[in-house]
Amino acid sequence: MSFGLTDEQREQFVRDGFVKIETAFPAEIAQEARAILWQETGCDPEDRRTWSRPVVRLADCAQEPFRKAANTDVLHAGFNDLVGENRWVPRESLGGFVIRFPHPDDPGDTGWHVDASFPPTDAVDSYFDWRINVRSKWRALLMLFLFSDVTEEDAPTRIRLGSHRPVAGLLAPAGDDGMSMIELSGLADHATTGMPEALATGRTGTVYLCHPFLVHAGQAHRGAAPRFLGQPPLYPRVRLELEREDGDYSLVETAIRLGLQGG
Ligand SMILES: O=C(O)CCC(=O)C(=O)O
Repeated sequence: MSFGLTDEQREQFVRDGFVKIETAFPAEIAQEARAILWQETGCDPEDRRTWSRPVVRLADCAQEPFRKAANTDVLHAGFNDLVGENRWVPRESLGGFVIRFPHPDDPGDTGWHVDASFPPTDAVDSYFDWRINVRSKWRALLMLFLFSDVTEEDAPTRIRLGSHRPVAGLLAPAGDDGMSMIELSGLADHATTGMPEALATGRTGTVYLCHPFLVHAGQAHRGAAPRFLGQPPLYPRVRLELEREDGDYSLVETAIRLGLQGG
């Protein structure tokens, strides 16, 4: 059985900056994972009075259901298609979670941004100081794992279609040092305002495999049931290259090159 992406999905990734993979991991695994996540939030799924904040962020989740969700055949095939065989590291965990609850308060974390990849060499005050460079050091993909059903009402992540390409152009002059997440996100938001948007909706078990430079944003929850989103990076095993003598570019690299050419 073949699990790879279709030609259309491959083209979509380069053009729009993401592909949506439905049934990327089983709903039963998501259910086991949600039971763990509920416990860690300290909230009660049956008692809305305990849903006292609009957003709860959890640090790296490494229990068995999370490791299984990140390592299905269909996802590994997608990683091979987008990043290249032997060019990525299997995940041992699912990274941090962003859990959004229906709540009247503004969550205060819904700005357009690009996710950071590597820490600065000097002291780090916060995640906002982490950096991103044009070769996407330490990050081969941004991934959005839906651990609950997400409709338009359930705070789907907003995505600016094609925004990864202009971001490559913004990063190029900064060379290997790159830019801090906060600096790049401000520039990227400005440069991509008005681009068409997509919403990362889908059934439980859907995964969006996104280009690391994709400009995206959270939003307030307007639905009924909390939204559980895992948002791990895929780490590269080898450095991404933007000049290859043999022309064996991955689709992540191809999209960056296109952006650098103004495409
Ligand atoms: O909650 C979301 O939909 C996205 C959150 C996000 O992009 C982030 O925390 O970096």
